[in-house]
Amino acid sequence: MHLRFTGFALAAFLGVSLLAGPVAAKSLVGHTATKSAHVVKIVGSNFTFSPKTITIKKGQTVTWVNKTTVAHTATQLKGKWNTGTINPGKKASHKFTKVGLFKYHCIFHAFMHGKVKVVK
Ligand SMILES: [Cu+2]
Repeated sequence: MHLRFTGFALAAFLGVSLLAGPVAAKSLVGHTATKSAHVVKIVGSNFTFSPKTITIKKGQTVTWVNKTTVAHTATQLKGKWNTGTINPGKKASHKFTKVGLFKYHCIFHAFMHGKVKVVK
């Protein structure tokens, strides 16, 4: 009796999931398409930029959010742009007006590397 009920509940659950599936997928796509924030999180005890490479379109802005407990920066390796110090829990942004692949690092932690890929 109990097993039988569980089986029925599972079937009902799967049925609902299948019905909900396409709707959920559609709203997810819509969310991505209208997304205006491009966020790189600084995370972990080993301080990593996540995602390590972010792709945006020319004219868009990247925001770095510091989720760690120490200060960081996002500073272009060849010196054109720099977010300045981003304290723990804070964020900083940079708008990219040129197409290209921009490598950056953190001036406090030379091992921290990331890339911003700007396309047309
Ligand atoms: Cu750092």
